[in-house]
Amino acid sequence: MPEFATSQEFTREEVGLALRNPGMPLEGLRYPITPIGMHYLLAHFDIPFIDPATYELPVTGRVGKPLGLTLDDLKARPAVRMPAMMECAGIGRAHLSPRPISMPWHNEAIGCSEWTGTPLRPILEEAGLLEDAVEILFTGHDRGIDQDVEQNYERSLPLEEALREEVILAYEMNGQPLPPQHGAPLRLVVPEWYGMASVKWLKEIKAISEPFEGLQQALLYHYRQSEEDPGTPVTRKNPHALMVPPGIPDYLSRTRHVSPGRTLVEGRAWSGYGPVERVEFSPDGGRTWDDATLGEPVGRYAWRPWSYEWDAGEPGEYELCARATDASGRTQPADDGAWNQGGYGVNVVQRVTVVVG
Ligand SMILES: Nc1nc2c(c(=O)[nH]1)N[C@H]1C(S)=C(S)[C@@H](COP(=O)(O)O)O[C@H]1N2
Ligand SMILES: [Mo]
Repeated sequence: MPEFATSQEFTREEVGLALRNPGMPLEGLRYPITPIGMHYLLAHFDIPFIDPATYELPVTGRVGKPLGLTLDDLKARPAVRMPAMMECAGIGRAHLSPRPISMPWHNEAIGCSEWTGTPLRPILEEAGLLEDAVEILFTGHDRGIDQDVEQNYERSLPLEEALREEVILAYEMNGQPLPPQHGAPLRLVVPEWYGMASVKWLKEIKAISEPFEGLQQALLYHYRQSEEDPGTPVTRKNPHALMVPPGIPDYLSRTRHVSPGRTLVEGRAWSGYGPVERVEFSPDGGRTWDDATLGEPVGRYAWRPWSYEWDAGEPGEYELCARATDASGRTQPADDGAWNQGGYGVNVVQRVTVVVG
């Protein structure tokens, strides 16, 4: 179970994790597809070294015909090129109080890539799922210790999720071979779910007849209010809008300085519960809201652009906010209503302090 910090200062371990796992600078929100080196990164353990020439992926467990797929086999299968947004479930954790000691994300645990790969479903059909298969388990090559348990990073998906046609095994990112840090040579991409489901460095795919009880599945990635709370599993992304911080920053505090007059505020918004249907902008810390203009996303699972022409009138300090609402009616909370033990799925509205004049 997590330890907590109530201070604004980060521990040496948190800083260490943040240095290993960089986020996307929010000015990267200007790109519909995030340039590879700008995409956020999250690796729990070490980045494994895997030789693509000898790589083979077993598809095993409760199947009629186990498979062993090389990278060439996978590339010879039908290919799809799919833009999809990735977001770490730990986003916003650093803003909580008390704060679970873990990867201390602010708002930058995001990126949107164009993934090339082959759909998982036909592979599972070829292997022939047996009647008692209930979940598909995805195991990564990376190994380490968490909560005193030695493990490979592994997560399962219920059958109906694993069989969604947009769940793919990806070997390219933005038209280039998958980089080592993003899961080379092969990773799972599960659109609409938080990033933990998109297992990198795939070692094995296994059909199982009992729900998977591994640590990353049953203990971590749950919304819990206390240690005793059984909680609910973290699955789809909550609606979220972020803005490119306007104006110019102060080096250390990142306070923004904006000239008086009109300023175009732009950003992107997404949700794992259906398309974003509305983005609102507030110049006064969320007291008043006005509708932003929405653009079209580059794909169904990509983020949606929005913009707002803000008249930065009188000199002074302003707190700019943006808020997304999706087709399911879900929207973003204004405060720490999102607190939970693991610090998952936090989507409180972004607040950007700007000084005009
Ligand atoms: N094998 C493996 N897969 C993994 C992880 C990991 O540590 N090991 N981290 C997960 C988490 S928590 C996230 S948010 C995404 C991050 O993907 P990215 O680093 O390509 O942005 O990968 C997921 N897949
Ligand atoms: Mo994550």
